[in-house]
Amino acid sequence: MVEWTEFERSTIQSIFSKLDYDVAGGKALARCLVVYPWTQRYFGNFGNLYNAAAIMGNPKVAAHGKVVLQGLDKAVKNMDNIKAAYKELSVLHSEKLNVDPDNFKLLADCLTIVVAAQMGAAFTAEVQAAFQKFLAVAVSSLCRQYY
Ligand code: HNI
Repeated sequence: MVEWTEFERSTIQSIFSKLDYDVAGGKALARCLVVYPWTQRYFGNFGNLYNAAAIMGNPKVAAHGKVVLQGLDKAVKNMDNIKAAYKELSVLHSEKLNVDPDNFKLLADCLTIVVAAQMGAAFTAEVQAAFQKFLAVAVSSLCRQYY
């Protein structure tokens, strides 16, 4: 069971309350697809992912980025039991989508960059630590149903 300090809880709630899921999710997913091009293999039905400009402007990438953030929102709302909250999502990524779980961390890192760029100086080392701890727990919970 993960322990959260009051600072960590309030920081994570605050970051997500200010995130525009429509914009930030798409930016994070697009960055992941550009920087780690092998992640494109799971999105064969998304149409044109030919280069960075195509990925950034692809409406399916934007829409799916929002879905991913809504998935993280579920973790924010269940911070004391992310493992249970993510059980079905983990089974889905493992057994149906066959996503290599190493990729979860890559997407999480891309989201960290998007949030850091948005927050600027307010993204202090302590805020980063809290945010990355949260993402690490989410990633670990997404990996739980893999074997
Ligand atoms: Ni992921 C579908 C959440 C990382 C590939 N993903 C979802 C859905 C959620 C979600 C929510 C929708 C589920 C449903 O329809 O019931 N994904 C998350 C979260 C992370 C994550 C919270 C990590 C932070 N997913 C990834 C990564 C990849 C990925 C890293 C591949 C590189 N996900 C997919 C694919 C789908 C998907 C593929 C199905 C897309 C579709 O609609 O066809």
